[in-house]
Amino acid sequence: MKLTLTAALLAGSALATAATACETTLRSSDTHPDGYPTVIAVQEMGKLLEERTDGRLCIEVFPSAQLGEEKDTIEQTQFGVIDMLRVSMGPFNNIIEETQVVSLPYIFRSVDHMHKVMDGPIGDEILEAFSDHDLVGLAFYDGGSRSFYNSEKPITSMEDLAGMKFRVMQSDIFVDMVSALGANATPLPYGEVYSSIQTGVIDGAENNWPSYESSGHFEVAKYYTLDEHLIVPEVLVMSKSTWDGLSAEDQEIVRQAAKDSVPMMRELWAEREKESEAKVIEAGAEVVTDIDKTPFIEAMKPVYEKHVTSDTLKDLVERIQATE
Ligand code: GTR
Repeated sequence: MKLTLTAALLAGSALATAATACETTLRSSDTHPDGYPTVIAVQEMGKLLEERTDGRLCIEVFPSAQLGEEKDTIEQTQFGVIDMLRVSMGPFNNIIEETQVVSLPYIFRSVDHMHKVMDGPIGDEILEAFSDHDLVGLAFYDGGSRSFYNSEKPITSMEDLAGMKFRVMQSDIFVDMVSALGANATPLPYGEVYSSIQTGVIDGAENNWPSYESSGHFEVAKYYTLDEHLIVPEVLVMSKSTWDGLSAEDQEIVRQAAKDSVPMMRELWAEREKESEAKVIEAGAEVVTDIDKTPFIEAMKPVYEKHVTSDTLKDLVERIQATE
């Protein structure tokens, strides 16, 4: 029997939890359900922390938006009500300027390009930017590429999007991105997307394979078009007030454990992308893979003109584009 990495880790974590008695348990929030790669990665980071601090520090992940939707949990983490948060960079756009650069459509040529950038000095600068906002940036996780899906019809060209209504994450860049494609954007929390599609308030949304699948959105929006307009990394942050309560030694252990969880997360992600794609297709999703991205890319010029105006963003965009 081939045991996937996810299954192996889940089996291990049940045993580890039973034996745990920690001095301090950090509460970490995630919008995704148990078993999702981001949730497992933070749980695994917690095991590393427990080992490396001799039980001084552990992490408990609260999945499925139990602690709130992303925008609210960002605020709670800034206030120190939540210790840690795994979240998309998108909802940070209106708060931290540097995060906007990764939310620009087609800024990354591929997931490999995104890894190169986020693993290097640009990634470090973006992580550092969180510290002016009562947060400590710890690591970036994968979020694959995001594509449009809807309940109405197969989208085979940009023209097909005209007049349709799509949910986007709560960031002005995504609203302008959808408008530039001739459609209408409705910013909504993730947890409201399913019912909004079901009741016809919106025609669809956009996301990666694992989110499209785990949220069940494929059940109400079966047309998925692989236009891959966004590659937005996920980020793991800690509340500054929690961080300040740790010794310098434990801060270093936390930072290292977060970094050490990244390669495993990427492996889980790659596995889950394939599984989710197969699952939705099996369930009847109709996928348009043969799509000319050139008109989509060209349509994004006004979005760049409107949002890339500060020296900080201009410089980041230039350096990202120059990264081979
Ligand atoms: C997912 C991401 C979540 C959340 C969600 C959304 O891909 O992992 O953190 O941001 O998208 O669209 O709200």
